[in-house]
Amino acid sequence: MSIKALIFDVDGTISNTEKHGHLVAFNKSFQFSGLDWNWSSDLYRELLEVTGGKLRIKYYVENYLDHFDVDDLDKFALELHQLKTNFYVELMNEGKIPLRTGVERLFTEARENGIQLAIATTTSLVNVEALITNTLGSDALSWFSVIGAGEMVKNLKPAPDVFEYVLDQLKLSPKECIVFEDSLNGYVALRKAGLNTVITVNEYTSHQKFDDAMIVLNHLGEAEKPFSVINGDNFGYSYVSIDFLKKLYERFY
Ligand code: XBP
Ligand code: MG
Repeated sequence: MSIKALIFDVDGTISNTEKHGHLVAFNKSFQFSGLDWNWSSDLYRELLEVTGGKLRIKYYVENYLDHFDVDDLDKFALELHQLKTNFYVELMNEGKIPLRTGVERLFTEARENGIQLAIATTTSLVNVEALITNTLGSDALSWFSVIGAGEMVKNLKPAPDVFEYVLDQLKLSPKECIVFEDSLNGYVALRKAGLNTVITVNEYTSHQKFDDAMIVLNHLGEAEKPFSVINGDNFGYSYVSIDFLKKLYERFY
């Protein structure tokens, strides 16, 4: 067996979109709707335990507000979330949200080595497309053999559905793939799908534990900007390259 595909989570993994994209878009949608809600970054860290924007809005209403009367909470959350998605895409189109360290380099290296790329995310396809095209160019969607997004599966992470969907589309077994994730919900999902992972944490997930991950890092690193190892063996490498992944894979399986 060898590595045939790299499967990437999106939010928090390939870009810090939770803080600079989703959170901003949620707050804009609240303001636009005349709501006096304003989610702080600390509150958002707590709310991230619930995946999916619609469910997150419902969770907030049900658990954080004492008096909020709405006839149909599902419809309310759906409409507010649609507005949030519009603001999110608008933000991406401004082109100010970069990819995380090492992501573009690793995408390029994988393609040069004939290793497929795929995406497994909880967010909507339109959000993924906006991020990818605005950071990597209009052709970059074709770099990905499969894009698995929230609306394509029944259950969101921490359920394994989106990873199972991607594996099915790739026609690969879990042992032929390495996942890149940032959060515990994603980690639980990919482990249930039989996959393993390189974790790159961020400020919302650095407190979480990823006991059986292949390695836990602060980011993927670059030659001139080495990663820091949080847990695991880096075999003397200072950034995540295909060579490094092969080494990691060999030791792991
Ligand atoms: C992260 C999520 C998403 C985003 C918000 O997804 O849980 O819900 O926070 O996006 P992942 P939506 O890390 O798996 O990409 O509002 O579109 O759900
Ligand atoms: Mg994520």
